[in-house]
Amino acid sequence: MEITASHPLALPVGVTLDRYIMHRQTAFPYATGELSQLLRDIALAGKIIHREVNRAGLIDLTGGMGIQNVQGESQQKLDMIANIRFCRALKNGGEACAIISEEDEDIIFTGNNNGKYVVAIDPLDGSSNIDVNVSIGTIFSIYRRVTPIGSQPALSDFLQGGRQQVAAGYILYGSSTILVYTTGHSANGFTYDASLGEFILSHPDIHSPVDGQIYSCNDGNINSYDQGVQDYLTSCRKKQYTARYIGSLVGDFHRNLLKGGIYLYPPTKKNRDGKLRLLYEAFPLAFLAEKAGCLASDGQQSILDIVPTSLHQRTPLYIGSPIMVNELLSHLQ
Ligand code: P6P
Repeated sequence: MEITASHPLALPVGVTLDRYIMHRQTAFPYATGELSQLLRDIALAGKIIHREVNRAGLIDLTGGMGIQNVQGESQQKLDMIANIRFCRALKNGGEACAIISEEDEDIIFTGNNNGKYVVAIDPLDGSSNIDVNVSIGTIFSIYRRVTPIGSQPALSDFLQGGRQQVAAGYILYGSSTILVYTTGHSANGFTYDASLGEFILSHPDIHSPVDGQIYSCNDGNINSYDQGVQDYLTSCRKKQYTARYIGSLVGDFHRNLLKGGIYLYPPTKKNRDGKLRLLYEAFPLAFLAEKAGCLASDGQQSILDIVPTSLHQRTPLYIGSPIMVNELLSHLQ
């Protein structure tokens, strides 16, 4: 049997994340490699979390810690492990001078005061799904610091506008583990091949459908949604759209990004400002969504135009196909 280049065993592996990052870096002659290294550090932590998530049931990593995080939400064992792993990867990588995390009240100083970047992260969003094997995800946002290099980072490094992000993305631990991120130009997806220990380019230059027929929201809250939101959801039902909501933002967002759809977390009686966090959930997903042709709004303005005032502030979030988001906004006027 002749082994040709097209033989299954001879097919190219594909473009690894490392090769892609290096290729992109050469497109920017002034790039000095720190952001590239930071992205590699995040990918490394993602590989480690992939391993922990996929053996959680085997080494008793499921379930709660019996404590609550700064959000008042029960902290899961994997939440804590993911937080430690990402913070350690970023500290050891040396490129991030400070981190904020959903799991920590205050700024985490890495000691790398010469680092150019700060990172806002939700280490493991949707972690209440861990025990029931539903997809969960990491969400990250990267800014260039505004304080002088060499000085102690400050709150101002994190309270920048959403359009100041230099990179943002997520890692979805689902039927496969996929890293999707942007550095401000296109949105690209890399699927993890655990046998190689490599993220391989699988979704180059993602362009999300301009319209869709999937809507994602917690129907159980519908009576506490504003009338405009209720009217929009009624219109979705009349058009016999598909309701898909898995209680894991990254999973719902990723499906809607690829297939077209809208995710809604409106204000509720319990969360008058919405439930989701601006700096490490809404901002990064909105930044990436816009690079893939989607829209993200808080109901009044683009998510990316919100001026942050505190590290853990919440926001309503409507994000997805532009035609669907604009249709929703027309009901809110
Ligand atoms: P609810 C998970 O806690 C999360 O932050 C998102 O991942 C998810 O979409 C949402 O909250 C689920 O919230 O109130 O519908 O259970």
